[in-house]
Amino acid sequence: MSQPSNRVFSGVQPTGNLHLGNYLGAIQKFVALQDSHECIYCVVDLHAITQPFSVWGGPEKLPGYTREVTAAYIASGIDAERHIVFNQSQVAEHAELAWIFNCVARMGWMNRMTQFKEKAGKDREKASVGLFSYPALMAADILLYRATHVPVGDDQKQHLELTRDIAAKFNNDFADQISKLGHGDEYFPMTEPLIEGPATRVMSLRDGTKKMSKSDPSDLSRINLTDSADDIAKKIRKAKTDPEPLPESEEGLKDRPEAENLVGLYAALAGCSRESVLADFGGKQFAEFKPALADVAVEKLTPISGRMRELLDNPDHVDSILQDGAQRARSIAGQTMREVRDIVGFLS
Ligand code: AQP
Repeated sequence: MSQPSNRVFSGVQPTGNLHLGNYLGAIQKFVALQDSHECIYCVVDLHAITQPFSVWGGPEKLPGYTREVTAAYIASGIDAERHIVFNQSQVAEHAELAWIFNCVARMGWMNRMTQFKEKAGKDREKASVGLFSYPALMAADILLYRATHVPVGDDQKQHLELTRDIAAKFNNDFADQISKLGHGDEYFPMTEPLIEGPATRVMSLRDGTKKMSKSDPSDLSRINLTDSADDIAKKIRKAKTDPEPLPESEEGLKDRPEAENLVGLYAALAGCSRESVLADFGGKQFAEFKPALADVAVEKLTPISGRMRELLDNPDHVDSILQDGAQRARSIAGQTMREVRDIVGFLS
């Protein structure tokens, strides 16, 4: 199979509480890439089960959460006919390639992953082996489609570096077979992360030093994609700030994490730069800025949440989108795995 030159892959975990960070850091970028790239967007349910059910809900919640992420993709503007939208567990090749990558990646590399340390917490002995080897599955997700670009939030940067390390080691370990079988010098591409714009790391509304997160116990810390206009306005009104007015330039945002976060949110939602937000609001109090931010957030998010509700009222339709996407994903993944099995030396 020839290497595609502009194929995007990315995913979101169906673990509930889909929030503005997931939208601005990932989904909004997925939408923007559709005209220039061939896109594959996945609901990564195999990743969801790496965390204890007590953290995110477990098997009873998973079907609904999977449909919720799918609905968010479609409601945000992803075209599932032109591109591929599916859930990971329907394409068994993800798990198969992840196993091979578990045997390529080194313990030392995995031990350096900060997300494992954060998610495992103090009691690492009780973390699942799946949580530890999560980055090998993520590398498999991306490289199964030999994706060239991966749009993600800033928190995934380290995992994407590991994906490149795994691809490079595989290409090197199996170099003779790769060239003998006519795949040239490298089988897997060096995937480029796409981590750009004013909202690559959206912070909690309650603490500007913490990432906005699905698992934060405070619902006031995040804006959920399913929040009503009133909820959005209330959460922004209650967002933590400092007593100073907004600065006139970006320099003045230094050491003001909450102000920096809210300005970044406004810029990302309104599609402008942080400088232009400060040109309009520099010198003004948060009492004036917050209602304006709430307006842009409501304007952007309420059509999405309305469309999500319509889609979720018709689960059969959502499931058919995923089944159709899985069938198309399987045809690419199947081809990659046939080649990888040959390269590794498995008899078929
Ligand atoms: N706060 C964020 N700012 C910008 N981007 C973010 N992403 C997540 N949080 C932010 C990006 O959203 C995509 C999907 O994330 P995910 O569902 O795979 O992962 P997650 O990191 O588990 O989400 P949370 O909210 O951070 O959950 P918990 O509570 O488990 O920590 C990714 O591209 C991610 O970068």
